[in-house]
Amino acid sequence: MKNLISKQRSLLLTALLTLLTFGTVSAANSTLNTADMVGVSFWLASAMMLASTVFFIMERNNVADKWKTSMTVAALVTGVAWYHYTYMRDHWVETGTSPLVLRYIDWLITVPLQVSEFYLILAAIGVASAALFWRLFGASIVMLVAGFLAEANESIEAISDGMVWPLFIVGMLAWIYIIYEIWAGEAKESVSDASEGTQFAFKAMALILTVGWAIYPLGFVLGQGDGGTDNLNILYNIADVVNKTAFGMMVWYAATMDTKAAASEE
Ligand SMILES: *C/C=C(C)/C=C/C=C(C)/C=C/C1=C(C)CCCC1(C)C
Repeated sequence: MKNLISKQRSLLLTALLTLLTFGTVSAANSTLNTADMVGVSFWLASAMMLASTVFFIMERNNVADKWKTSMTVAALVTGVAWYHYTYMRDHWVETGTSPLVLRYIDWLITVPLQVSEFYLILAAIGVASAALFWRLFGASIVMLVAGFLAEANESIEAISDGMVWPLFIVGMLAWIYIIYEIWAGEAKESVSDASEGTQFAFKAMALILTVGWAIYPLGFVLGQGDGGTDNLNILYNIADVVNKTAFGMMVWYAATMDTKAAASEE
């Protein structure tokens, strides 16, 4: 019975998402030029985000209770991104310029959500401290605000050209601090006794935050020269798919592994 109700609930959610799609995704007034590779990457990313969101909501029913919130957060990350991508894609197709503000609004919501996800996985095995969450949260906000100011330098008068690289370095330092917390901080040791699924999830997260996130500063750097706008958007779009969709898939994989292991112990 309980199963039936939760199945109905996810069907309802899926139907809702589908309905939402009609208004924004069909984009009646903008046509994609098929030679526009950046536009195509926006298009692909929005499709991936929507598909991932539906997948994570549906699969939430198949994992053990303690993983359900993680699956919900994974779906929220791709869901919020999908919503923004439909608008970012139109912005690109219609103006050929970077959807700077939309992109950073999206990141300001989804990056803290991913940090919460990291915290949730640790909290599930009772090793996460609230202080660790706030440190990671704070560092991610510093990273994004610095990045935004650096990229907005052409539209914000108070930011001179000379401030672009110093701001970029502030963002890099905040990110390096996050990497340090994850690989050398309090979390790592306590994870070694956890279940296989949790250990996998922790390692996957650590890799995402280190290797997956590295695509962003790379996009920023390659975005500075001639033709930079294309490089920047393609790399950011690839990075978003890797860090949101692939990241959610790893959480799902860990949850499934853990759920199966628990079932075979019974
Ligand atoms: C879903 C969106 C995600 C995971 C966005 C992550 C963004 C970053 C890791 C951005 C990093 C940057 C730096 C490390 C230096 C400054 C420039 C940024 C903001 C691109």
